[in-house]
Amino acid sequence: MSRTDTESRVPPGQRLTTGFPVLHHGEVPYYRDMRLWDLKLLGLVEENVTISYAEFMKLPRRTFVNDIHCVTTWSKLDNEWEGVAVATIMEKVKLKPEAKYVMLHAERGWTTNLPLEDFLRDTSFFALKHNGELLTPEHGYPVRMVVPHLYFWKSAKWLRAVEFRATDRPGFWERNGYHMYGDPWLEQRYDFE
Ligand SMILES: Nc1nc2c(c(=O)[nH]1)N[C@H]1C(S)=C(S)[C@@H](COP(=O)(O)O)O[C@H]1N2
Ligand SMILES: [Mo]
Repeated sequence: MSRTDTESRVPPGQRLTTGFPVLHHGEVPYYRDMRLWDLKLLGLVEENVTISYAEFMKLPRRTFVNDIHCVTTWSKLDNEWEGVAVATIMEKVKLKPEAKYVMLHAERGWTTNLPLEDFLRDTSFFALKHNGELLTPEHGYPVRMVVPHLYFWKSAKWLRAVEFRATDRPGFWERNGYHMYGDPWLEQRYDFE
């Protein structure tokens, strides 16, 4: 790839890394018994759904290739992931018409918010593997969200629930000054006021 091609893929204020930095608040969860893991779909749905680990592992998977952009200014190009498409998960619930936003709930109460339409994009997915390897505990094992068109803090690691909401509400970092939306191309990093 030529230099300009690569440059055109790096949003303003970002620089490339070839490593895969680990960033999060709090401790990494280590799971001993996957029978205790599940993913819940709740909020503005006709009926709440709980997907067990065994069920999740049987869902059809796809490969996704993308670039990720962390608000702390690193970008990592050409990630290859294996994961479950959002559409596959959405077959399990019927949304109520008022649903306009999503709150992603991770282990230990960590949350992040995004508009429903961004969650539903066909580039957003539930990741299980990165560059051919199972997600490590540090990077979100067993399942993390990946929403590559927003800053990477919206990509919740250790995902446990997707909540559908009528109104937007700030998640963990958004309450602490991060932008409610987080478009890396518009440098929507922080929103202190
Ligand atoms: N559950 C959870 N997910 C999280 C975070 C967190 O603190 N907890 N941090 C976010 C932030 S700020 C970033 S930059 C990315 C980092 O993902 P990585 O450690 O796999 O690079 O995870 C995001 N997902
Ligand atoms: Mo971050």
